[in-house]
Amino acid sequence: MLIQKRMMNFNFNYLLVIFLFLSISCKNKNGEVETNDMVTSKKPNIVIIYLDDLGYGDLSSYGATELITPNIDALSNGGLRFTDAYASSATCTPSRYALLTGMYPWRNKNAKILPGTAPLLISTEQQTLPKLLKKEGYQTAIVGKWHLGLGTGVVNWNERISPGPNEVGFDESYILAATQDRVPTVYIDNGHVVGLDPNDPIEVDYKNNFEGEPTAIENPEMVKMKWHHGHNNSIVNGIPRIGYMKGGDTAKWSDVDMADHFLEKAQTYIKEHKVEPFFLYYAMQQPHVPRTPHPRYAGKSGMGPRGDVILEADWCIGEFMKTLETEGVLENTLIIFSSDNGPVLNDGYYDDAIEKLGNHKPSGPLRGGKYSLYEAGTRMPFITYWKGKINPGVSNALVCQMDLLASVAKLVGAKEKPTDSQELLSVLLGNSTKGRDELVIEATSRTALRSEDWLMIPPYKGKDFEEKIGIQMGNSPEYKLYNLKNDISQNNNLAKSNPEKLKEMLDKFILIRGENYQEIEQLKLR
Ligand code: NG6
Ligand code: CA
Repeated sequence: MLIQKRMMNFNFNYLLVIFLFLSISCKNKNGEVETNDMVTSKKPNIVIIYLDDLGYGDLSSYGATELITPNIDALSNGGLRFTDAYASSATCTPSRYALLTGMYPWRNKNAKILPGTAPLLISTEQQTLPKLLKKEGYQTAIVGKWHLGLGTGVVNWNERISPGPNEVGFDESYILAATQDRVPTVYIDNGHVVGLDPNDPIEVDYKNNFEGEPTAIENPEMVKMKWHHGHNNSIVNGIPRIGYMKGGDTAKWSDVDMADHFLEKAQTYIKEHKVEPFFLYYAMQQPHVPRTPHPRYAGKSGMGPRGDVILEADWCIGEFMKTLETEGVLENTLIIFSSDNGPVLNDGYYDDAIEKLGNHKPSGPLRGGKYSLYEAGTRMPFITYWKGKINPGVSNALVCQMDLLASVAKLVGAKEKPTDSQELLSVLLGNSTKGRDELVIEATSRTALRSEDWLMIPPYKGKDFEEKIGIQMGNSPEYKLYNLKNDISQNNNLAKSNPEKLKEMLDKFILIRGENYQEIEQLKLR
């Protein structure tokens, strides 16, 4: 009896010691004691790594043999590699709009490739992924390419620029406004142009040049990278751009340092925000034009600057992953990797992308590319990675980047208003293979329907092959119907031989998209 009592006392003391030990070991980085409950239920960090114009065939984990991307492959090998994941669109602005709002971009008539002076496309009243996370106590940030418009009309680049990312849910933003080939060629830190000298104010105009300012047309001797189409306005760092800009000399970015610069910002963000849950949207600029690898990477791929910047992006991702690891947050971070739209070789500059391509196939087995309604426009490399939580594998489930909003909401227990985003959390974590039943994809305002293994493209005016960019667009006077399971390259149009399927697809498409799907403005390449 006595012995038993002693044993009980011993057990009790022993438990007390364990409890005290646990409480001590659960001090957070600020030195505050957290209960064990708080530690185990800490919400996961969420990171979206989003590339610009990276194609389905550009990574060795997606079958590339001429370009080796070990760091992205590590995400793929340690995570879930999706074969049938889509951006909502074959161009940047609409894809990013859908990613952040969960809405089909064709519901917003202004969701098209935006100039650098366009007003903010997302309403400040609208639900967004970062807003939703903020309500759940997340710290939120974007580092990199924005391209969703800024301000409400006329922007004064010399004052705080607003509304912008900070007004639609990001606590912190460090961005380039539009694209690397568009002015203004400056970084914007929480609405303020970085490094601006008030005595040299910035002015930006997309219609008229400023008097006395050189342009690529009038001063071809100043140009280091030759333009092929478009891109013949202001010259910055020897690179001709889209749009005119005056002033802001001390604020102009260095193109070759851009990748390092954004990487450093992303790493610093992790280091400074690792204690509480965070959402980081790391929107890298590669391999969009102008392709400007750092000298460390120039010539590395043997494929010209396009290949070089893909290797550079891969390196950045490796460095970024190391930071997550050394800062001790890797195990509690869900990483989603993807690209905003398909690949293009000549997007307006002579940069050897075609000449040095060799056997590389940026679209992999897919037809078309950026701007195209064929698969390569929107089917993307897409990887989910969560160390210890997602079992490595391959998923053939049909998913769209737009689905991240509802899925992430589910993950963090947030309430969301219904959008076009579908909650597919268990698919993204590899616990289910039941993806979407159907998806409307968009390319330069034209739309098509993917449903199960089928893809239907309705007739659209315009030429099918755009010579300037060398891409098949998916325009035709005829309906097109493909069975992607047997014909991933879209070589066999089954519209005539399977009219029942065509009708079924068309009915489904019209139900979602409406009857007026052909009332669109065609893409104009200057
Ligand atoms: C096009 C540009 C192209 C690229 C694209 C936007 C011309 C002729 N072409 O208008 O170079 O900037 O817009 O790409 O100007 S995206 O990935 O941001 O959608
Ligand atoms: Ca893009």
